[in-house]
Amino acid sequence: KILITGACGQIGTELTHTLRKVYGVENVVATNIRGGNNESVEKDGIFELLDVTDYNRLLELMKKYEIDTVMNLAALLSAVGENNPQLLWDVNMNGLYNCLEAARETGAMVFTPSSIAAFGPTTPPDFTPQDTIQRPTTIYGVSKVAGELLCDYYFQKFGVDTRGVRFPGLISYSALPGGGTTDYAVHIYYEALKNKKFTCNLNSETYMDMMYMPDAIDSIIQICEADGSKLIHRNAFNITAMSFCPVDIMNEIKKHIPEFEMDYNVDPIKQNIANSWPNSLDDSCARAEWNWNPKYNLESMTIDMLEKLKIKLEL
Ligand code: VAH
Repeated sequence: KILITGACGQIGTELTHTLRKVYGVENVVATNIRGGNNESVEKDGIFELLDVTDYNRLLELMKKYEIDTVMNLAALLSAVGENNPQLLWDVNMNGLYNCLEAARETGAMVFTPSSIAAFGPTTPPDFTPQDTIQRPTTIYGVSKVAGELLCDYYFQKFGVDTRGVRFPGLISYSALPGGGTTDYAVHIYYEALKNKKFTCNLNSETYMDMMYMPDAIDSIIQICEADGSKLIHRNAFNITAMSFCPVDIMNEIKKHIPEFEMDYNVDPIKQNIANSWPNSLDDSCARAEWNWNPKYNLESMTIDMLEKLKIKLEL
C-alpha cells in the first residue's frame, strides 16, 4: 500500500489519480495538510489529514494502513521558499526525516523527488552530468541536496529502500504549480487560451529542462517498480524530457493560436534562481538503470495541454 504526502499539490494530484487507477483505490492513502482544497483527491478514495512534520501522526497512518511505500511530495518550492526559508527547511527536511525514520521502523520504501534545483551556478550548465558539483544557492536547492544525501545515508546505514529523481520544471493541467521558478511554463497555456496574451516573468533566453506531468508520474512508478539491485545511483537520478526557453514555448503555442502575443516583466528573484540552474541535463543513467524514456516533447505536450485546458476552462 502506498501513502502519498502532499497529495493535493501539483505532482500529488495527478500522482494520486494515476495510482488509484493503476493499483486500486483501496491501496492508495492520499494525505495532505489541512486546507489542500482538492475535491477529487479528498473525495475519490482514501484521504487522511497529515502534516508531514508530525512524526507520530505519520507513523500512526503507516501502521493503520500497513504502508509499504511512501511517496513524499510535501514540500515548499524554490521561489516561495526564498520568502520563508525557515518554513521550507522545516517542511522539506523534517518532513523527509520523518518519512525516513518511519520507513526505518516499518520497512517501507521511500520515494522523494529531488530537482534540477539541486545544482547551482558552479555546476556545468549544459548537458549536466549525473555526478557533478552541487552547490545550489537557494534554500530549496540546499534542501534538495541535503535530502539526496540523507536518503543515500538511510539506504547505506539502515537499508531503507530510498529512491528519487531530479525533476525539471513540470507542466500539468490538473493542478496549478505551487510557487516555483518554472511556473511560467504552466501559466502561459492558461493565459494563451483565456487572453491570447501572456506576460512572462523570465527573460526570453532562459533555457531550463521541462517535462509534461504524465511523463513525471510514469517516472515515479517506473523507478519505484525497478529492480533495486540494478540501481547504481539512487538519490537522485537526472531525468528530463525537453529543454526550452520562453520564446520556444511561445512559438509552439502560436502554431495553434496565431494571434497569441507575449511580453516580459522579469521577476529578478525567479530570474536569479533560473540563471543558477542547468540549461539541459544528461539523463543517461536513468535510461540505463531503470529504462527511463519520456513520451512527450514540446510539440506533443502543447497539443495535449491546449486540448485538455479548453475542456477544463470550458472554452
Ligand atoms: C520549482 N517547479 O520551480 C519547481 C522545480 C525544477 C523546478 O523544482 O521550484
